[in-house]
Amino acid sequence: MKLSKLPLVTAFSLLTVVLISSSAIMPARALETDVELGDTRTFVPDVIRVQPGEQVSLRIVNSGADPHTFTLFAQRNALVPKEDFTQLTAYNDSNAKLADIWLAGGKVGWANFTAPMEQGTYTFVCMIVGHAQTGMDGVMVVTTQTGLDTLTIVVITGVTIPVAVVAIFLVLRMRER
Ligand SMILES: [Cu+2]
Repeated sequence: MKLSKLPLVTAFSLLTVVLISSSAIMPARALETDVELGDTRTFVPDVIRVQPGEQVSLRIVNSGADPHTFTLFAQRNALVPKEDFTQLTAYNDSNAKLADIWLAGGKVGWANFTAPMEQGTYTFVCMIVGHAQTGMDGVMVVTTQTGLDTLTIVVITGVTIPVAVVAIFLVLRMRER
């Protein structure tokens, strides 16, 4: 390879890196998804991943016959006393919430809010007596990470980029002949 081609190869490589990382790692600007509340005292899903500062729209669907709530507390990494209804009620009365949707059986509501900027976990529970105490709870995870696991990221950065660099190098060599 001629030395004069070096800036071109570098530019192509950098462009490849930027394109791949922006498509894989850059956050979406808004999240809109369903959360289903059921009489088996479950939230589906019970883990919701959002980006810091993201506009979140959750369609809360009570698919059961019993009343349920989607009550999302605003305190980061808080130890919400969900095991004890009296303590949970006291906590609920004295702490800020990002969402507090109460639904009769079969009803649908919306929780619209801006995700906190602070990364961490934020607990949500059902505030009907006995429900959080028997497992009706979940977490919203605020993170800049996508749902991609480490292996996927390693494959993207460790395989795709070197392959792209080699491909560009080979194309340039062929053109020199
Ligand atoms: Cu419930």
